[in-house]
Amino acid sequence: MRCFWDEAQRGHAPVSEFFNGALHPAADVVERIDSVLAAIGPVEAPPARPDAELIAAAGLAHSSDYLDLLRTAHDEWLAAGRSGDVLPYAFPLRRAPRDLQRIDARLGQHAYDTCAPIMGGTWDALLAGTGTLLAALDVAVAGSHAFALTRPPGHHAGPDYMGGYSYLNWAAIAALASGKRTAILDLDYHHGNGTQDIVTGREGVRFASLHADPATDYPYFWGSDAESGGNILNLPLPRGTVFAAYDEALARACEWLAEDQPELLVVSFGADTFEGDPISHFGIRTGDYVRLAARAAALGVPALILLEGGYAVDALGANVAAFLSGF
Ligand code: SP5
Ligand code: ZN
Repeated sequence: MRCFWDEAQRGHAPVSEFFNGALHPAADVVERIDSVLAAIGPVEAPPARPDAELIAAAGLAHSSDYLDLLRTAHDEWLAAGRSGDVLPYAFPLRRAPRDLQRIDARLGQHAYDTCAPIMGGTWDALLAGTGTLLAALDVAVAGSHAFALTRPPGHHAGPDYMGGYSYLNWAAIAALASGKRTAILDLDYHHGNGTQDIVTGREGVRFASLHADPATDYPYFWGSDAESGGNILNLPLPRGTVFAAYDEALARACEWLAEDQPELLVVSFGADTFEGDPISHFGIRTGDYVRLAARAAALGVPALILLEGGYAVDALGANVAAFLSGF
């Protein structure tokens, strides 16, 4: 399978995230990528594209004021006399007033948590990630499976918000840029709230997600079965879920996705369902990923596979390689 990655994506290298009342070392570390690169064999650099083309693609899924904030936040942060990574801390519960000026207000307006820091290299890494995504999408649209080593992750980023280590929603951008009837299958441990918010009600896109029950797990405010309907299918699973129950839910998801006769499958693959993941609570084993992938591949359409979470860094490469091998 052709795999794409741009070294410029390394420019996004968060130090910390804030939860449970304290700063913690970031879980989405650059070393995740080294683990994957060591396990999957050769990767191709995407062809160069003008920034305007990359931004236009991102604009299919995201508002322009949100993209402007991602582009300028770090400069504004420095101009405000700050150091360290950009992090919001105050959030509007209701619709934010117009014309917010202060960087902290604009950050809160476009974020829902304190787990998506921005640094000097973030914007360029996001543009590079968009190029990586589009290169792999071209391969999938032409009829072959492809893997885009998307990092940072994307599935928590919504139309105009970041959160959960995510800034640009790779799966939604791919679906909307593809020109194909698209099935999005989200296999990250966490619900793909951003993807759901972007594609709800969109003609020609279905979104199915298997994830930890939001009653116990992040992102808490999205992902219940009550949100299923129309082009959305949520299959929340209890902590402790292992292969058999997970595979059964996957079969349901694939059956539902197939009903719409998709021409393209986009997989938001998170290996944080792995039994050894440090922040998650499912029991999927490395070898299980081969069988799960084979079930998704049985949809019989070209697949674009994207990387979301997966924080057991040493095992991440083997888990990704196992999943890819199932296609
Ligand atoms: C892409 C992705 O997988 N994003 C996940 C973001 C999850 N952030 C959660 C932060 C709170 C985690 N609580 C961990 C408790 C560890 N004992
Ligand atoms: Zn996750």
